[in-house]
Amino acid sequence: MTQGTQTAIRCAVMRGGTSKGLMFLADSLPADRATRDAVLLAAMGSPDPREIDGMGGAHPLTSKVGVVSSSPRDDADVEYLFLQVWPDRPEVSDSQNCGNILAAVGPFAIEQGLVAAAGPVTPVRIWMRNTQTLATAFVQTPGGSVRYDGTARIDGVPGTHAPIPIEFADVAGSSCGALLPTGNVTDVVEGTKVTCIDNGMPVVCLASADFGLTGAESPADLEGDAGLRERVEAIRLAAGPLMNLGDVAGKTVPKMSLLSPPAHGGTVSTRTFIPHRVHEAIGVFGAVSVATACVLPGSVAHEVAVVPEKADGSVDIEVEHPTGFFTVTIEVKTEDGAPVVTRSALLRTARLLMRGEVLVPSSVWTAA
Ligand code: NQM
Repeated sequence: MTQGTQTAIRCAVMRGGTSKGLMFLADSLPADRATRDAVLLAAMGSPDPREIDGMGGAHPLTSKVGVVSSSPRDDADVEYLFLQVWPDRPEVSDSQNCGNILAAVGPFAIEQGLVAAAGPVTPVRIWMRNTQTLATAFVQTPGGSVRYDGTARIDGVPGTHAPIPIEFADVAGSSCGALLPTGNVTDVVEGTKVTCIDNGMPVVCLASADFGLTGAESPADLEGDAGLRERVEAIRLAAGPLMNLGDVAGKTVPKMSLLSPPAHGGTVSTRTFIPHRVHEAIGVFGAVSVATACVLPGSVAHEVAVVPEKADGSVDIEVEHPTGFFTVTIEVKTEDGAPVVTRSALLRTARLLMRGEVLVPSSVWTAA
């Protein structure tokens, strides 16, 4: 609706896991992609490193958008498109998925009436359009409405909240076509041994020690090391085409994860470039990919990880990151000598922070 010189668009502000962003119903936004992107840039206040004239949080993790609609698919209730709005350049990218904003999709779909609450816990089957894969999120809905408070704790978010367990049946090769897109468990790229993997997110696993790092460095230390940033980016640019991602100069994938032995009793310690800022924690699918690499003998991750054994064939991988732990449960079997991941699961929380309308200048879009 246009009000004076501004257009008002219905949306909600939600925290999903360790990310935050605007959630829209697909039909609230312009159908034309170029206009949609212009609207989202205006809504977020991009391009501007501070995003001062919009809702964005001046960091990739708080400059995110989820677009949700009903799904025509038999195996899904809703569809979710993730869009990364760059804070400092006029770009909106659908080149990656986001498992943190994914945690907000189930509650949002129920709040918006796309899915009816069904008992104390409502499973929401989500078709993730970025990677053409499925997730099921289990949302607490006692008494027929979404419950946000609870006792679940995730590192990187203060306090406790209602748990939202999320399961993935098959996200291997979601962006690269194969779990190990180069066909190898390790490769040497720009003189550095790497493991290129995609179990929901394309990630290049690197050994911190190969960069003269201990693995305990803070994100600010790593971002402040220009030589390190250049070397990691050179590897990323060379790895992109090997991972079937083409030229990745302008893309947010692959992520670059520096790995070292666990320092706090977990499985592996991580510091992850996403791909230019260093994550304060680790992305959801980034963690799933790193966790999967930990159970692949010979991989860069396996060499530094301390992998626990469980009798039922599943493994809980405790991924250490700068602000705590991220636990991923994975089940892997071997088929024709190759590893096949049959299931992965993890825990997130989410919270509805605000609902209403975001206003953009009507020179950007005049809604009908
Ligand atoms: O890997 C950060 C995040 C993400 C993406 C990033 C994510 C994921 O923490 O699934 O969640 O790696 O860009 O939200």
